[in-house]
Amino acid sequence: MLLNEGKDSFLEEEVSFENAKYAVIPVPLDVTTSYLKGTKFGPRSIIEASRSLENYDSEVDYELKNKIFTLNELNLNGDIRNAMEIIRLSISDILSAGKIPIMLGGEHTATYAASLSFDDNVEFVIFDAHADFKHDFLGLEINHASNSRLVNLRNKVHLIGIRSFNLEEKEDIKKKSILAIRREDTEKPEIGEKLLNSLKGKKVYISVDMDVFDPGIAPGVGTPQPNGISYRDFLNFARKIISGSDLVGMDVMETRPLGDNNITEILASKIIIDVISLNESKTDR
Ligand SMILES: [Mn+2]
Repeated sequence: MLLNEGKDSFLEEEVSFENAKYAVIPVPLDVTTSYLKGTKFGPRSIIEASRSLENYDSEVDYELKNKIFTLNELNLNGDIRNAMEIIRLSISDILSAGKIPIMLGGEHTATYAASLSFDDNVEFVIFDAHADFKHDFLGLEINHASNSRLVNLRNKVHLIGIRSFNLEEKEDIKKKSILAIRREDTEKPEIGEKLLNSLKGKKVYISVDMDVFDPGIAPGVGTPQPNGISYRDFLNFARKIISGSDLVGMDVMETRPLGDNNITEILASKIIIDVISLNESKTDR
């Protein structure tokens, strides 16, 4: 595993790898992206954005300090299968060291690779505008539009905020009895309770495709979709998920930097800080 010298660390954290509880791993995967390229620059831009944010989380009332170590960016030259194997092995290394991986993407396909490093009883809560339940897409079996279907072959998935899928995907999700919270239902209070009940006591991995958010607050993504969720919606779900379950990993994927407009990477950094703060304040109190 490559360790960096700490000068490019998430949130300017200075803790050693040994003493850190979370390991940020930048995964610049950008191979099967179909619409707008550039997600490979996402991880770096999220780390840069995090360095402009406070480590005191006013949403959660928690000061995040000496918890996160930032690893060097993975080198993912080669085809998709090769890249997937490198990602799987790297996440496995983090888990063997007893750390909670926080993966920065990069295209969402990396979540499937990461899922293979976990036990099959870990459940995946996937925030995404897209159902990503497609079979072959553009002739590739492993691709970003199949991510949730591939993860679900082994680990149970729950989808939040979906609003882009075809009829075949809709049927497939129904047949597999997946809890799929559509965008139009995300603000219903009973939905959060339903999710909370289905995750109670479970080991949970949270995967966030930044396109779940409204393009107004997250325009820098590979495949934007109108009518996304708000930051407040996300926080409400995150509180519910973390309060009742055991967080074993997280990723924030599909950030595509736009240059001067960096609000997407600011939001990406902020939700990582929020999730870690929620998780830590749960164990502290
Ligand atoms: Mn998506």
